[in-house]
Amino acid sequence: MSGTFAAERARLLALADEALRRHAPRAADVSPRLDAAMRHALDAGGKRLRPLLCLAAAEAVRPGAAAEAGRAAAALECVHTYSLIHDDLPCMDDAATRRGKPTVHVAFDQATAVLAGDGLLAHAFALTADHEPETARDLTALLAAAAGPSRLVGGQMEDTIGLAGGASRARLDVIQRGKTAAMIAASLLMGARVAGKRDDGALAAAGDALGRAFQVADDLLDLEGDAALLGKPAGTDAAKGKLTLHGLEGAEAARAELRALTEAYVRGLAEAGLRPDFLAELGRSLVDRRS
Ligand code: GRG
Repeated sequence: MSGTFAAERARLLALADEALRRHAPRAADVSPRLDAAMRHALDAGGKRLRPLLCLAAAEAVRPGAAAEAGRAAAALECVHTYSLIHDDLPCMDDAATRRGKPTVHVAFDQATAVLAGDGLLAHAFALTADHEPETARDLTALLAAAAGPSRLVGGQMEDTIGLAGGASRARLDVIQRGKTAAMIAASLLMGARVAGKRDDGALAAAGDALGRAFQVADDLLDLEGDAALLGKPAGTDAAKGKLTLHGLEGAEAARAELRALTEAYVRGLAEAGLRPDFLAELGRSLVDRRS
């Protein structure tokens, strides 16, 4: 990791944390138990990947614009955190730990976990709506499309059906694009939009490549990773009948696709006209991660 990259990453991470502190639901307005459950999830030490991508994309369009992207960054983390809370429920992935801590339904109860997710999801759209009208419309539409039934929720549906729905590359693409890549692409698109750039498709394609690479890396970590570093058990995908690229085509092919998708992402940034230096290194660091 270069010193310049590390310093910029730390600067944007501090901005992301500050944005979340400032734009999370206000404790004074919320039932104390609900507030505690939402905070348990938000403060559990996630990587803040989506806020980082959003802020970095704003900077890559117009230096200084990250300062204007706090609400968009916080909205993305709220939707992501809602999806993790619901994904961990016994009726979905049934996970007892997340980010190294008890999941929300374990620390509280299932009803509270459902409501904490619902609260964060709705709050995210209050944040995107809180911009001047054209930006508000575009940010809300981008986030709704990524979080909605044709992407995040639809991908999760197919993931939940898993191998029982058939093992094909087409189904795997729906799952990867929906449950993972859509929110990652939206992070780049929303950051760029705050900085004044509407996408012509190139940035969406770059985000899609990064998101799919992230999912392949995540699946490989589940296969080969260290549970202590992951903060959750490893090896659960196969036991749960999940459809993965390494399961379909083998780990070697998955690693080759990971490299190809990462390079497609980096090329796509340049095609979209974003300064690629920091965003490219951030993408590479995400797909090379150990946790
Ligand atoms: C419940 C609608 C709904 C969707 C759930 C998030 C999700 C969809 C499923 C989680 C399963 C999973 C492991 C997906 C792989 C990609 C992914 C979203 C990983 C978690 O994101 P990270 O690594 O998590 O950015 P942190 O905790 O660092 O924020």
